[in-house]
Amino acid sequence: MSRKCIGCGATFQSYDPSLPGYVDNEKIDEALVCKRCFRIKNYGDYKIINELDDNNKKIFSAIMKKNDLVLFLCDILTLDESLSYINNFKSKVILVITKKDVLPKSVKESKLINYIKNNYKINVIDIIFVSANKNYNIDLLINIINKHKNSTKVYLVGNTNAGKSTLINALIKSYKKTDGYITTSSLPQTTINEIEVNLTSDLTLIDTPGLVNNDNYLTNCNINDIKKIMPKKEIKPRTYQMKPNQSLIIGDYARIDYLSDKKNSFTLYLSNDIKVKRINIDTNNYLRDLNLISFNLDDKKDIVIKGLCFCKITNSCKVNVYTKAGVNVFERNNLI
Ligand SMILES: Nc1nc2c(ncn2[C@@H]2O[C@H](COP(=O)(O)OP(=O)(O)OP(=O)(O)O)[C@@H](O)[C@H]2O)c(=O)[nH]1
Ligand SMILES: [Mg+2]
Repeated sequence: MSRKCIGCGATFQSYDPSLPGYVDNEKIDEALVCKRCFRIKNYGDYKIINELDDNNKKIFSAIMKKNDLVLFLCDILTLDESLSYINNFKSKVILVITKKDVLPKSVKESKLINYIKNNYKINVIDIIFVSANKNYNIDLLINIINKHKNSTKVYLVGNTNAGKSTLINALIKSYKKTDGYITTSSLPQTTINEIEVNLTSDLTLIDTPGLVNNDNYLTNCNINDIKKIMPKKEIKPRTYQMKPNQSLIIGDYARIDYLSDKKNSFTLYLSNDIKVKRINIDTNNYLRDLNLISFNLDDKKDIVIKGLCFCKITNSCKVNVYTKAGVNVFERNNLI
């Protein structure tokens, strides 16, 4: 039987270094990880493999038809209508919101859970927040899994970068007392194929390759920008009292022009590493070459630039948002 990489799940091969699972021919019988995983782990030498999404969709569709419990993982900056995927699963689904450590501590989980229940009509048996980095709710997650699973198998699915493999590594560490060995990275498409992990005698977790969202800012930029945009620490909300005809310049990534004639309060939630400037619209031309979307907002709306940030806006107003073409920019009721 062909052997597989324990880091990404790809079947080993030694004929094409540019394809998943490559190892040198002389190592193919004893290697544990492929060259790509080895380089990600040891050198942070990231390589994006873009052609995998069709295969990932097939894996996803196959899981939809199974009866085994599914954990659907999503991080807080990519919450959007793609959550409705959940309703296609035949089995029970638990929604796991990852990277809790980056959420401001002031944000109440119960409020967010109510928000998700009220705004997305999804069929889930539970919603739980976790942080693999801070070991938050890891034991609670296992208790919930044990309560609901109807076989020994539990699938972890979701968008690429949601934190599936990192969560499994945290569980391996906690339950098997060894280091997690699945490869993780901030680039999309790190996991290539399903990876089975026998966590306990009656619980096998199955990591899966994530779905790629082409409308996520992170899918549209290079590794240096990804590192800056992905929040690593607790987000410090930044509030701006906006006057008419002022504009927020969000790094090199986006611009929000405020076009109404009263004062208003904007609070930005994004990585602390991104610089934000407030300027007068008339006096500059920054980032105007980006794609423009206009909004007429009611009171208490957020503008979301998927994967990059969201902006909580207090009063009804008109805004122009400029960002990369193809990135999903949308309004929603205030999340926080
Ligand atoms: N701050 C924080 N970052 C996390 C956490 N979990 C994962 N990450 C980061 O999120 C990025 C993606 O993590 P992965 O575990 O590789 O994501 P994945 O869902 O397995 O992605 P694919 O294999 O591409 O589908 C990495 O840079 C992780 O370090 C967390 O709990 N907190
Ligand atoms: Mg993964």
